[in-house]
This record gives sequence, structure tokens and C-alpha cells, in this order.
Amino acid sequence: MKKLLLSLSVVFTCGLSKAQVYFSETFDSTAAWGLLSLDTDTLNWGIYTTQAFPDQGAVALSQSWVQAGPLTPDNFIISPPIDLTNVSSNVSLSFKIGSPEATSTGWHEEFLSVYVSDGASQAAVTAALAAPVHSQVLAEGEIMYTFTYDITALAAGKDSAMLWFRHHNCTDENFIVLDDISVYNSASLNENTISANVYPNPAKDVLNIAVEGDEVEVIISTLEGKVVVTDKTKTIDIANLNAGMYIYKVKVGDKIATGNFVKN
Ligand SMILES: [Ca+2]
Ligand SMILES: [Ca+2]
Repeated sequence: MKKLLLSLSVVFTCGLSKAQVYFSETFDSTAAWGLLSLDTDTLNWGIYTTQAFPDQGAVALSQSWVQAGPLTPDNFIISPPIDLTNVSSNVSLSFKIGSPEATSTGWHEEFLSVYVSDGASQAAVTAALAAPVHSQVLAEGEIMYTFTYDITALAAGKDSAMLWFRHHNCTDENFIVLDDISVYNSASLNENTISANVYPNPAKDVLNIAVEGDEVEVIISTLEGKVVVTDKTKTIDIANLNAGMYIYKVKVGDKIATGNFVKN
């Protein structure tokens, strides 16, 4: 497999723009990924664009259903080796996944597991498969979820860390979409952090943002990464949110504040 040239900051939105990136993939240009199928069909991950998520451009996509009938996929798409020899801490992996189907159809329940291996030897792969970084069904459809994990223990110091994305453990849904994969140094994000006072917490109807700077962008998401509010003011209407814990991001220029709050 070829080693991909790393493309700094291309996939990152504001706030991650100065993060130290070890590997990134948007599937929008040639991608040097490997494929492995453990099922009995002849299909596997492919690179497509989909009307369901036009903002993503090209994506990796794997089917659990085709016109001819249901599939029971066990499909892997495998990154090129990532050299993290000189990295000792704060290695994060983020990726986005989604289903095109509305939650109400019940056809959104695609299952994805993610593993990190130290090279591609049988022992390394067996060890990786025994301990997934991520392994769960999509909770809702028509959303691109962002998941982020600390993979320092699995990847730091390795000269050939590899990412294994496995579409499996599901049947007769439709397809899963994978995009915007990044391995980066989470500590390098701190260069861009600012502090914001977000109150009250817990909040019921309105969340106030006290931060220096006039042009702000506020993004509120669920713990699973689903964006539920975006606003460009410092007084955020949250009356319609369900009770629970949320993550806020406050962007001012290229700086960012982030934290949690509880909605009552
Ligand atoms: Ca893409
Ligand atoms: Ca297959």
C-alpha cells in the first residue's frame, strides 16, 4: 500500500485548523485504502458521492441492502500505515458516519466497528479485532455523526498504525457512509483555545455566552456529536432541546472554547 501524503488542515473546520495532523482522509481525491470482505457476497466498501449527504463530497460507502435483496455485510476498509514513531501522547482519531435513511423507516441501523492495529501481521490484526475502539449501531438516520477517540495507547510510538473500519453485525438496512477521518494531536488544539463563560448551567430556556469578541459562532451538539443548534449571537434559545447534557463550542475567529452544559 502507498503512504498517503498528509494534507494539513484541509478537513478541519475552524478550531481544529492548527491541529497537528498525522493522517487525514476525505475520500475526495485518490485514496490508498485496502479492502477485506469476510462475508459471502462480492460487494465491499467503495468511494461514491451520495445525495443523502451532498456536503460530504465523496465518501466511503458500504451496503447492507441492494435491489436484489438484503446483504449481511462484513466489510473492512483499511487505512494505509500511519507513522507515529515520534509521537508519544494525545493521539486522537475522529471520523464521521451516517445512514441515509430516516430514523422512522427503521432502515438506519447500520453497525460499525473501528479498530487500530500495529501493522498488518496476523497477531497485530487479531489483537486489534479483540478490542474495538468503536463498536455500535447508528442511533438515528439522516445525520453524519462525528466520533472522536483517544487512541494514544494503541497508536503512539507505532511506525505502522492502521485504521480498520468494519461494516458488520447488521442486515437489510441500506448503506453506511464514512468520511472525514483524521488522526491528530489533540493537545495541539489547545493553542487555539479561549475561555468563555456559559451560563446558567443547568439552563432551561436561554444559554448566555460571555466571551471576548463580537463575531461569535455557537454550535451545540449532543454527546454523540449531532449538531442541534447553531447561532451567531451570545443569547442562545435552547427551549426546544430535550433535557440532558450537551457540548457547546464557541468560535471567535480562529479561536474556540468548548465545554458541557446541562439542559433542564
Ligand atoms: Ca468527503
Ligand atoms: Ca462483502
